[in-house]
Amino acid sequence: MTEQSPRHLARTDYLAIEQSLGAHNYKPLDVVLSRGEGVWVWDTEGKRYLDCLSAYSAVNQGHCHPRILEAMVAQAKKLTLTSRAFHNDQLALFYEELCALTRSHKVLPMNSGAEAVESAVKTVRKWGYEVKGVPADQAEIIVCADNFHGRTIAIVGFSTDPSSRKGFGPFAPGFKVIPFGDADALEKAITPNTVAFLVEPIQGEAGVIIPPKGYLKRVREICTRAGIVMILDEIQTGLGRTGKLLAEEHEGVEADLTLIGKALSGGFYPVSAVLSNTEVLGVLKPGEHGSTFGGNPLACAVSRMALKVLVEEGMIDNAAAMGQVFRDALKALTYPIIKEVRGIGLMIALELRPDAGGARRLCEALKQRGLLCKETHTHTIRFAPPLVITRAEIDWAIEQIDGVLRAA
Ligand code: IF1
Repeated sequence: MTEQSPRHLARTDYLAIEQSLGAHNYKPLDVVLSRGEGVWVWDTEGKRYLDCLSAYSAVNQGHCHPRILEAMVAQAKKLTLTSRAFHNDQLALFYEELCALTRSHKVLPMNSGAEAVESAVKTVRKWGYEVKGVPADQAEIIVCADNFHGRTIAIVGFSTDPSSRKGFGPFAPGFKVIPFGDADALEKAITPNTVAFLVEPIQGEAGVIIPPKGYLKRVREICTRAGIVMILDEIQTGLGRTGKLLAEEHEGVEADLTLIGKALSGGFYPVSAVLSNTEVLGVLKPGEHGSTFGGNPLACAVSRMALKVLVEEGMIDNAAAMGQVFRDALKALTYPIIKEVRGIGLMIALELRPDAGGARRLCEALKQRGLLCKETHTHTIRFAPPLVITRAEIDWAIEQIDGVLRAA
């Protein structure tokens, strides 16, 4: 076995090298992690932390899940990448299992979440011209204020967050922004050139914003009536995070295009997909879209097992049950600095009052006590542990949160 040469640096050295050699597009907590197992991660000094971020919901199945690891190693020894110039013996199985699980008709495999979003944007535009009959280059896509769909130029071009878009223009035209959770606004914004409505079922980056009950149902009706494609970005909400396989199930609706990523690989590998229910994906012809790594056999094998363990090991139901436990326990903490506790499944936010001094310092304090989480915007702490978390682990997390809030 050839191993990576063992180099162990002091924590401060890792930080200093990153500081000097890396682009400064993140501001991480100053913990350097080197190992993970289930809901736990360890830093280079051997200190253990309960991970309440799950790599932004990519490790829903828990860190280094043994069955996914085994599938990955086995496949890595056989075949990793063929390109789509040739077939591979994992892609068809990935399609079949993913379609059966999500009741989809077609799949477009990609890598990152942003690529899935870009792919959907391209596809619905083409669908608009070829099927709906929109005049060339006039297609409009409606999106929501405070959205988060990724970091590419087209995507940040329709973001409303100044830090995501400022300084990155010029942007692609063809997007119209409406308020989130407002079905009437959608109805009013649709024109004959509208091809699609793109929305997160629950806004993640915006701070776990849950739309009014019945919103997605009305969106579904409006999209059907207007003949436009309903695109749900389930990259963060999908694959068990909210206590259902897909968040759309909470309202009993089915999107025309569903975007998934993150936990599609259990955090082992970047795997994303566009799922299609109306054959919108049928408009793509050879040569019109693709990716060197999309649909590669390693990604497919990893993803097949990531889906299998999610279902077989009861993680989705556990997310529903433990999410309730976690939220109830947070709601029982009645400190004046808490403005609101909200969430669904294990996608949970604790919003502080604006005068509470910000969420960042509480995340730092929680890190000291062995719990990792991340603020979103200034006043909100997000809790999103792996879906395998137990009641005892939640009890322990609540003790730490209670301690930090009491001291604050
Ligand atoms: C970062 C948040 C989570 C997403 C939705 C597409 C993508 C994402 C709904 C793009 C990505 C990430 C990326 C991460 C921070 C993060 C995030 F804080 F922004 F909201 F998850 F909580 N659609 N979300 O949430 O997927 O291209 O990154 O694979 O560091 O930017 P990607």
